[in-house]
Amino acid sequence: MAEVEKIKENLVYAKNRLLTNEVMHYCPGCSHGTIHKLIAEVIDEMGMEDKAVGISPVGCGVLAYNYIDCDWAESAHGRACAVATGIKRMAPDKMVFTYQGDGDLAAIGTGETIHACNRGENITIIYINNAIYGMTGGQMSPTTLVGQRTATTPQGRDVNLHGYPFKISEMAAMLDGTCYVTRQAVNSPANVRKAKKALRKAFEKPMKGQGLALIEFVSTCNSGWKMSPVAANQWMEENMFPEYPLGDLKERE
Ligand SMILES: Cc1ncc(C[n+]2csc(CCOP(=O)(O)OP(=O)(O)O)c2C)c(N)n1
Ligand SMILES: [Mg+2]
Repeated sequence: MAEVEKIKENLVYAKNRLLTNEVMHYCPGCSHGTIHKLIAEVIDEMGMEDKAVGISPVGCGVLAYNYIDCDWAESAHGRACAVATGIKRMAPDKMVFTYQGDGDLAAIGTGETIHACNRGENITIIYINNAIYGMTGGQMSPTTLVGQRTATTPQGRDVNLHGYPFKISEMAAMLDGTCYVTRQAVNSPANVRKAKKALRKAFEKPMKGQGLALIEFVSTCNSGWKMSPVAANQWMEENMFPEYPLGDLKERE
């Protein structure tokens, strides 16, 4: 009997203990929740609960500190990499990571992001690219696809007016300060597993002093895109993945 109980115990899928009991405010189908789960699991499995310091953004991820039980600091819109730099330099034994959307990281915070990458700060950037300003009602962001309809591009993004989708991970990979740049998604169980391995590497490498690691999650925003969760996942696979292909862009010691 005890044997059976033991087997059962191992089969039960449990919520990670670093995820709090707060009810998440994310819309059903949003990628943020799954990514939070992975962050909690990886920090726990690494035994870094007391060393992890998150920098939360302005955007839908603003309340991340309510959901993952580690230390956090809240930064002004776009400034997470600057705040992370300060904390990491003052406390180099901490595992410092930012959690930022495309509006936060690739629009208002482009300067902070690129220069943190170029300086090779030993931090981890977790970048949630849902191609839209989700929190403020679905306006165009720099990563919005050409032709994509948003609140501020009702006719679709037009390159003559708005330029091209901004590929900040490709830029980051070119810079000498980055040790690992990867693009992942959580649209399927197989991709969730791959993303978790990549996330662990993105946490580990800066802790070895190898430089900055950036992990981009190509993500859905079904409310902002005005689609059902299922349709949003499919739209992401068909439209976002060709523009933002998944996989490692760079890895060095
Ligand atoms: C200095 C400043 N400018 C603008 C805003 C308004 N604002 C809040 S969230 C946001 C965009 C968030 O989009 P993103 O970073 O992509 O996150 P998402 O909500 O999509 O996850 C903007 C423009 C602000 N809060 N502060
Ligand atoms: Mg966004």
